[in-house]
Amino acid sequence: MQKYGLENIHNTVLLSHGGAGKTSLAEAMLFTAGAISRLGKVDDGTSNSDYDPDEIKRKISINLSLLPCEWRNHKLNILDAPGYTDFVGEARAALRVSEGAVIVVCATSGVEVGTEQVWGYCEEAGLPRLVFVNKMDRENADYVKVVGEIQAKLGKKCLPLQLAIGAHSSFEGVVDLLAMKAYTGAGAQAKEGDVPEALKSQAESYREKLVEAIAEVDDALIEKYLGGEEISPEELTATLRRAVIEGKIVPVLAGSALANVATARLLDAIGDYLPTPREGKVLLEKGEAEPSESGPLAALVFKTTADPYVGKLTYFRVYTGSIGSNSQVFNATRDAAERVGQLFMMRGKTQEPVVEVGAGDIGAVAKLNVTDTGDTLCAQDKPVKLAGITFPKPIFNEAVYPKTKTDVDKMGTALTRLAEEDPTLTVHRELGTGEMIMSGMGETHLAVAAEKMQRKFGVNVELATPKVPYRETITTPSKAEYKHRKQSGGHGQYGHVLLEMEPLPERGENEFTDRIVGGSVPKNYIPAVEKGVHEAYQEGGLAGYPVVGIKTTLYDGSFHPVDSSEICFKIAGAQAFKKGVMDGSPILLEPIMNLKVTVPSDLTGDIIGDLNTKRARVMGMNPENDKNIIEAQVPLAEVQRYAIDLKSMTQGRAIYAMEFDHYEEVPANITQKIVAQRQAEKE
Ligand SMILES: Nc1nc2c(ncn2[C@@H]2O[C@H](COP(=O)(O)OP(=O)(O)OP(=O)(O)O)[C@@H](O)[C@H]2O)c(=O)[nH]1
Ligand SMILES: [Mg+2]
Repeated sequence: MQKYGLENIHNTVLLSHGGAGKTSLAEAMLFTAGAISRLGKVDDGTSNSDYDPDEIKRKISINLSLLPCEWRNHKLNILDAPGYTDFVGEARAALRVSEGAVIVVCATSGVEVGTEQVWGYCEEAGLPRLVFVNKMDRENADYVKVVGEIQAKLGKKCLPLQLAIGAHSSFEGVVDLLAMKAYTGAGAQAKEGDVPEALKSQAESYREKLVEAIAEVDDALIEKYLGGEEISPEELTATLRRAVIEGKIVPVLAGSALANVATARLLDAIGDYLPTPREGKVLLEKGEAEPSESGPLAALVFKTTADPYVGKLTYFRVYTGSIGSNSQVFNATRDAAERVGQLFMMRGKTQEPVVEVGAGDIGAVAKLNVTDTGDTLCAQDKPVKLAGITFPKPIFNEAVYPKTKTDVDKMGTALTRLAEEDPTLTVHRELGTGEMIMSGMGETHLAVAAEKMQRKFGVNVELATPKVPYRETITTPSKAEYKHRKQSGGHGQYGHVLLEMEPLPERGENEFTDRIVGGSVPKNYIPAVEKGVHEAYQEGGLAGYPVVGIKTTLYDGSFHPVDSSEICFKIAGAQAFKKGVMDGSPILLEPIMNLKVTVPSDLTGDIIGDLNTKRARVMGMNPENDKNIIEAQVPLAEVQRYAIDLKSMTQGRAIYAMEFDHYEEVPANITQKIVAQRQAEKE
């Protein structure tokens, strides 16, 4: 078997708006390259990439898959990422370990919000890319129109490298504008021929633009070009490669994944124009390193899957050196040694055992102990940390309720496992409401997580909109006194404290101090008072929510030489604090979120109108191309289902980010309702 290394591997991620055809395209490429003998279909649940039961059921990609194939003495590691924003974490991970990207655009829908989002990620990462206009076989497919839209929305550096021959049922293949040849027919059997007469003049004019742009990246070439000299095909290809790698040109190609037309040309283009690991970057936590086959090991873990039967599977990308089966490595992120067992190369769900995974390549290993996604594996004596992966912050919450008693016990473990394998999923117990909260990227993301709990861990749960984690605080200073005193048989109980309380301007953490002079409360009882006050923070007097932003000062009290004890002072502290809260004009506070919505301009009015009904403060609007970025602050209580509202308002054409900013006073009329509701719940 051919040896693949830094010079002849291509780690290429497929990215797009949801449903543009990445998985179908990956399948077609594998088939064309001869890596699989049967062309599977997403719609039949038979693709090599979408093999997970959740993917088959929903007919969308949920997890990134690795799909290697060999083409013209190169190894292509195709990384098929999901397009739906709910699973954008997988796309970010795939992007981090790729040297190049193919942005798939649907020939009828054109550039969509998701297209621009992944385009932005590539720009950020400086990732060289190609654009593939897919679904040319569909009714209303219009290559030239889509190219215009691509140039308008993604930039003028997107230049056709191909023209489409026909469209819809007459789509036959493509014209390569550098070779000036036509390629028609399916798969690897595509035939090379002359440019059809009808396309000749159009092809000439597009070729002219492309050649000019290529010449512009090279001083010697532009001189030749301007002097009217012939530029050789080799020069053109080599310079275009350079331009793509430098991010100056993004070639646009056409084809149909479903009909498997022009996929061989895409495989060629990946080899011709996208960088190898040798030309890629090795990003360290600080600075960069040189890719090297002989150097000490540096590998980045970019995906972890958890399965109660198969165990944990860790995907890693090697940047320098190599990693061997049954060896010992060092996890620099965790500062711990890690034993590596049998290594695998993955193709979808298929694992092929290998002895070694070398620089530039991607492998997997089962049952690692300490290693997590984002970690660096290296040599013990040459520790190094690669740059991690940027995962988006969760924007959508659901409360998780176990269905039966047995589910109660198993739920915690299952949730922890899910969060381990998915960095965009977090789990926490909410202070004050006591609910278990699962946070993720959208409704589908969390629904899939709940199904996974059932299927993988046998835990049945129900999801519900979380209760809003309100807080309570005071608005005026107050003083409170409490005397805990009991006489019952033996010796009695006695603790007596006086507290001063004042609101802290930031409404952050509570503070406690004392100003006791002359031992009115003996020193050894002061910590007990503080403990009592601390416990009282958990539940305010207004509606029973946790209390924040209060400074409490213990300034006086009294004790009894026999009857006083720590517990008595603790009780006194807690009770005095409760009284003080009620006397300090208490209010309810609610979480206010920073919301950023990216929306096509024509929908701006609808989004703003909706935000106005949600007590939002619109902070800014930034038009960008034909999009608008709306920034607003809005109470969490109003946007707990925003992922769903936005999707239905825009048919999925908008995306948003949301994170907690601060707590703010709840308007009085709403406070009344909440207090009444809490009262009713208690009764
Ligand atoms: N007509 C036509 N349909 C296609 C083509 N490619 C994909 N499709 C269909 O488009 C739908 C989505 O295809 P996928 O391959 O799952 O798209 P995807 O980009 O992987 O989707 P996500 O991973 O969920 O974002 C399926 O119904 C495919 O059959 C194509 O070239 N022509
Ligand atoms: Mg897919």
